[in-house]
Parts: sequence; structure tokens; C-alpha cells
Amino acid sequence: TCELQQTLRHALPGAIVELLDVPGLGAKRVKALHDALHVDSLEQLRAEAKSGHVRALPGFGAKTEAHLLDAIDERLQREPQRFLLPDAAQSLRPMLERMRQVAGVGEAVPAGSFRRCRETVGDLDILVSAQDAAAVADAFVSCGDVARVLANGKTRSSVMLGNGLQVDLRVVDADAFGAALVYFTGSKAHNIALRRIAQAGGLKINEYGVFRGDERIAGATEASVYEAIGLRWVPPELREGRGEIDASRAGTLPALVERKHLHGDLHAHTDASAGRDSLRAMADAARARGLAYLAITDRMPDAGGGRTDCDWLVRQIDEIDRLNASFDDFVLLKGVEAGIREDGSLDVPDDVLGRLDLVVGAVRDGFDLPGDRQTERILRAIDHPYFTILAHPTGRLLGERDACELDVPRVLAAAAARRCFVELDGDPRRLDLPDLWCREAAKVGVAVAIGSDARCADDLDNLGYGIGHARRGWLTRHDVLNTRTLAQLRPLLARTMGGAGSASGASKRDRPKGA
Ligand code: DGT
Ligand code: CA
Ligand code: CA
Repeated sequence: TCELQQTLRHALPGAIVELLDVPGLGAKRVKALHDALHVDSLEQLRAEAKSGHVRALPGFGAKTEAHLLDAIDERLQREPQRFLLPDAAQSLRPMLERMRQVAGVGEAVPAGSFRRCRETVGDLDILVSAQDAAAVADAFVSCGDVARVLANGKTRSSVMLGNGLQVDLRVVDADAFGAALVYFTGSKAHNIALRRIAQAGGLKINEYGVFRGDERIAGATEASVYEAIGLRWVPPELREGRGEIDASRAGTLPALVERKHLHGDLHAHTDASAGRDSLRAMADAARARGLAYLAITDRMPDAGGGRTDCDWLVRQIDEIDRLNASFDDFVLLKGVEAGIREDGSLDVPDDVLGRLDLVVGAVRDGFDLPGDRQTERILRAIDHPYFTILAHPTGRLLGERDACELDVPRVLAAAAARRCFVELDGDPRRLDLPDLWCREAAKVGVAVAIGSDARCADDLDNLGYGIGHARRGWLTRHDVLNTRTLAQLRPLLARTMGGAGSASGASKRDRPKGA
């Protein structure tokens, strides 16, 4: 977000931007529709088209009108759109700020899937504790981005923002805040399990508290609610009904990895390839974020015809050496994002790979290969003696491309055997390795490298999204590669990087998992 973006956004009426997604409508036509018919949402356009008002406009006609109706119906019937985390966060922030300014408001926090750090959210849920619910609701429905008010009751309201994101608000008393937060954080599966446990103990649990008969025995805090039914507080990221209740009862919940545990970042681009910022700027940004190391992993330019031009990489290696000489508390690691060809070979020659600290391998094409071929391709790449980290392993792009067909357990087994690593790419469009597979990786002893995949300095904050997703995957500090200090990391990287005997596998070191 920036001031200009906010100004422009507020200058646009209602949900008019969603009209631009309709095939056949550009800015000019949307403006014409708005000027003539005051249309500023899909539903309004549909109503006007149905009543024949659109065909009467200059440049539209009956055929266009019918076409628009079809396109709108197709859009409205489509699976409801889910939103990426940064988009949801950007809408959420100003709303929370607004409500926190209302007199008498205690807490104003996100709940639902956003709080659980799910990779996408269907809608946003906000929970506020306050005595004057009406004042909070008034502030809520008059937030800048609100295009439509869907419901405005005393304690619950819903709005639709201009970008199509729905936001639900719930206002509760402070003494029920914890119970309401548990309830509206979900997930539904987690809530159902909680209710069952309460019932088995002769208690009742709902969004107002935990009750024995008519007596409320807990509700002000989340911890009190869990404790009242014999459980320990469960981190929101685990509340998916995937074994967290049993672990809570048994006292075996994992100590989840946190952002402050990360000592470095193992995947970043500069203006030498996909990125926008210089080496120097990336290093400064990493240092400003308290990191001790940053791996630079640019990719080969497409030279065409299978040619490889590595001059740029050799120059970058030298430049990194020069820069590193100027730091005393920080190191740029020399890396590359090597493309994995369909035959499993890497698109960077071995003599260059041998000069690097790490090699991040990535599939960048052929996502639709059949599962066995995709798996073979990756197994072969992992077998390369210089291979270090498998980047964004499933290739999914949230909302755009499904994970490719891949035998993930086989890949993890191979990575464990070769003592290399898999990435959890923190780019909020990827969050790949997906959470369930992260859990599997930890189980089979493959450390997960959380990478920002930064395209610019600010993208280093992707590490935060990576951490959220890693927590959904039950990962602890010890399951994550870049919680190691540089001194601890070096020998782990060295095992693949042409250290004596590494190609024979004879001198492979033990990876100090859990150390
Ligand atoms: P989303 O919005 O699709 O990304 O996912 P959630 O989990 O945010 O779902 P949402 O917004 O429908 O509801 C928020 C939370 O409220 C949900 O995680 C649990 C609670 N909740 C909603 N409906 C029910 C229900 O019918 N039963 C129970 N036990 N809890 C519910
Ligand atoms: Ca939600
Ligand atoms: Ca909701």
C-alpha cells in the first residue's frame, strides 16, 4: 500500500474495479456504464443488462448486452474467490486501526483462517471486545474500502470491500473475549472436537464461555477456555483437527519455529536476474532485518538453444567476495537457482557450481509432466553432487496453478538419503512446500529451508509468511535449516559442495538434526 494507491482506491466508486474482470469490459466501457447508469458492481450491471438498459447505450447493442450477461453469470457462479495473505492483510490493517480508535475498545484482532495463517482466506473475520458494540459497528461499516454493507446488526456485521473481499465483524464483552476468539478462529473441525471434549466432561462450550450448568467457569482468555476442558492452549496455526487436540491433552504440542529463530535466508534474487535491487541493497536489507547471512540465488538468463553463459555468475561471485570483505557481522552466500531440465540435469555447468556455497534447484517448466516422469526428473537432480536445496517443490501457484504431480514422499526419502534439503518458499503466492508435506519432511528428517524468494529488498519480509506456513506444518526450530548459525550451516552445505569425497558419498557428515 502507499498513499497514491489509497487515494486512487478511495476515488473509485463501490466495487467498480471488479467490472474490469469481465471479458469485453475495459476502463472506457466501465466508465460509460457508470456515467450513464451509475453501475458500480457486478450485480448492478447484471440488473441493468437484464432490464435492457445496456443495449441502449452508444457502442453497446443487444449482442454485447447478451454477451455481458453470460460473462457476469459465469463469474458469479464460479467458486468463490480466495484471497492471498498480503491482500487480506492490506485490507485488514486500516480496519483494525480504525476500530481501535473507538472509545472503550479493548481488543481488535483478526480471527478465522487469517489467524490460522492458512495460505489463502475466503473472508476476513475480526473480533472486537467493547461495551458499546454499536459504536464499533458504525466505525466498521464506514471504513474507507467498504463497497457494500451486507449486514449491520448490534453485535455482528458484514461488509464487502471494493476488491470483493468480505469482512465479518463480531463484537463481544471482555469477559467472553477468549471464548469468542477460540470460536471464531476455528477451524470448524477444531471447534467440533473441543465441543465433544467439553460434553464428555459434562461442560458446555460456546462463543460466550465454558459453562457448568448455568455457571460460566472460563471465557475471558483463550488459555482459560482450553484449561477448563483439560487442554493446554493450542497455537492457532495448529487448529485444523490434525491431531493437535490429542497433543495438547498429552502435553506434546511442538514448540513451533518463530521468526526470531531465523539466522538467514537461503533464496533471494538481485537485478542480475529476476530481482530489482542490487547485491548491496539486498545485503543491507538483510542486515537491517537482523539476518547474519543471505544466499544470493539468481538464475541463468535464457540464452536460447541450450547455450549457457555464466560470465555474469562468475562476475557476481567476485563481487560477493568484495562485498563480504566489507562486512564483519554478515555474509552473502554464493548461490544460484539452477533450472532442473526435463531430463533432470541442471542448467549450470559443474565447474561453476563447484565455486558456489549452495545450489538451489528449481523446476521452471514442464509442470504438467506425468507424475512418474516429474518424480524421476527431480530424483535425478537431487542426485547431482552439488545439489543443495529443492526450491518450491510442488510448483503450485495459489489460485493459478495446482501442485504438479509428484511423489513427494519419494522425493523426501531421496533428500534424506542424500542429506540435502527442501525449501518452504515464503512467497505468499507459493507457500511451497505445503504444510502437510512440511510435517512429513520433519518426520523423515529432512530439514526445511525457509526462503523469501525475494525479488526486491522488501520481499525479505516473505520470511514471515514462510514462518506462518511452517508453523502450520508443525515445524520446530530444529526442523528448519536456516535457524542454524552460519558456523553451524557451513558444514551442512559443504556436504554437497565438492568437499573431499562428497561425490562418492563416503565422507558425508551427520546432519545434526535436533542438535
Ligand atoms: P475461510 O473464511 O473460508 O478462509 O475459513 P474460516 O475458517 O475463516 O471460516 P469462516 O470465516 O466461515 O468462519 C470463521 C470461524 O468461525 C471458523 O473457522 C469457525 C467458526 N465457525 C463458523 N461457522 C461455524 C459453524 O457452523 N460451526 C462451528 N463450530 N464453528 C463455526
Ligand atoms: Ca474467514
Ligand atoms: Ca467469516
